[in-house]
Amino acid sequence: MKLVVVGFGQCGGRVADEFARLNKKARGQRGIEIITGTYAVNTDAADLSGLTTIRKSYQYRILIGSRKTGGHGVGKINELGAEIAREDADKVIDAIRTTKRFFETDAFLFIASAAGGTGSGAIAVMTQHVKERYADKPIYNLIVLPFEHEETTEDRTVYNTATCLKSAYSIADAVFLVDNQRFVRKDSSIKGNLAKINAMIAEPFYNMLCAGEEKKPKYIASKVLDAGDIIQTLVGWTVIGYGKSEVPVFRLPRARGKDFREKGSETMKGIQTMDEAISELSLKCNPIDSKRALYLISAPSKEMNMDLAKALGDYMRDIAPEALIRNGDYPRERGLLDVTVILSELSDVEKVRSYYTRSTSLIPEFKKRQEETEIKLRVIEDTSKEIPSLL
Ligand SMILES: Nc1nc2c(ncn2[C@@H]2O[C@H](COP(=O)(O)OP(=O)(O)OP(=O)(O)O)[C@@H](O)[C@H]2O)c(=O)[nH]1
Ligand SMILES: [Mg+2]
Repeated sequence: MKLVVVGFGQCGGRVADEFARLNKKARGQRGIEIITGTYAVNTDAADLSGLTTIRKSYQYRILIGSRKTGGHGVGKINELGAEIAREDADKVIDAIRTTKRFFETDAFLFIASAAGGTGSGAIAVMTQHVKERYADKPIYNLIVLPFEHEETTEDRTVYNTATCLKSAYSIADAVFLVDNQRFVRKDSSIKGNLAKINAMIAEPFYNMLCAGEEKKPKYIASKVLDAGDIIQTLVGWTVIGYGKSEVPVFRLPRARGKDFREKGSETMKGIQTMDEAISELSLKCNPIDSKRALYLISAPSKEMNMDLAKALGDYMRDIAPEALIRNGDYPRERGLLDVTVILSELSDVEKVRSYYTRSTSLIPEFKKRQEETEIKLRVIEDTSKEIPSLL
């Protein structure tokens, strides 16, 4: 599957930069392309220059709203991020339009954090504009949710997240939810190491995007997972997970093939890896709520067998009994067995609900603050009534 990837704001740009690296890796290691163009869009010029892999020209690192912000961001006011995106939408569309081999693109992936200003405000607005322009290609949003400590220190965090999620859900074909806090749980040493978190956010997409683009006969699956399968799976709230385990690179040849113990242990390993993928989902959710699911197993071809495929299928059916399940295999990895899982069309996501509830109760407080500010401003203006103006 081939994507056009666009990151909005600081977080979005950096995660998009990770996707650009994945594409380089796919080209270098496998001779295939999984991304036709990667772009970063920001109101902050310094953030754009901090990226490493996205091409440096202004057509790939797109500065918007410079008249309004002077190139210094919108300071967490996502309404301003949205307004600027509306005004400068054409700038982004013009850049996307000139993507080389744009016609090969299967879908768009737009990325942003929910809690900031630029990305949070721009992602849904740009999704809407691009959707009007390219009605035939699905547009997915990948939205990064804030760390817990950010929610307790700043009310705007919760409010921005709620407005961003509501807007994205109403317009994007699917919304991948990625919870920053999940990565802290995984490994406390990476707390604050955003670069490492970003790499972990992008990693599960690697094999999934490569599988359908593989050209070399010896790596072609017995059941290929192609763009069609992925597009059919992605609807509404979506999470992605990834697990991997090592398998021996060399095995002594045996006259009578594998014995049953060896085969059994491969199946066990497959189940364990899928279990890891499920417990490492990008956001905590209940798989029972998913109506569509997908899994991809990548391993050396000698590790794949019918028993393994069946065991994983049964496992998935157990945990997501209401889901329409698609699957594929990808005989590519060396010394590694990995499983990518997507759960989509989730009918309930507790965390999203909680943002909505908390945010609703914040609205009166926000209104009050705004009224107070307006009153204060009016008072200053009144006291300046007698002063002559220079304009
Ligand atoms: N995973 C991840 N999260 C990030 C990164 N940078 C910022 N965040 C999170 O994103 C939120 C802040 O949003 P930013 O993306 O910095 O904001 P922005 O879109 O640039 O908007 P403004 O700076 O307000 O104009 C916070 O929840 C951060 O924890 C990053 O590189 N990776
Ligand atoms: Mg910023």
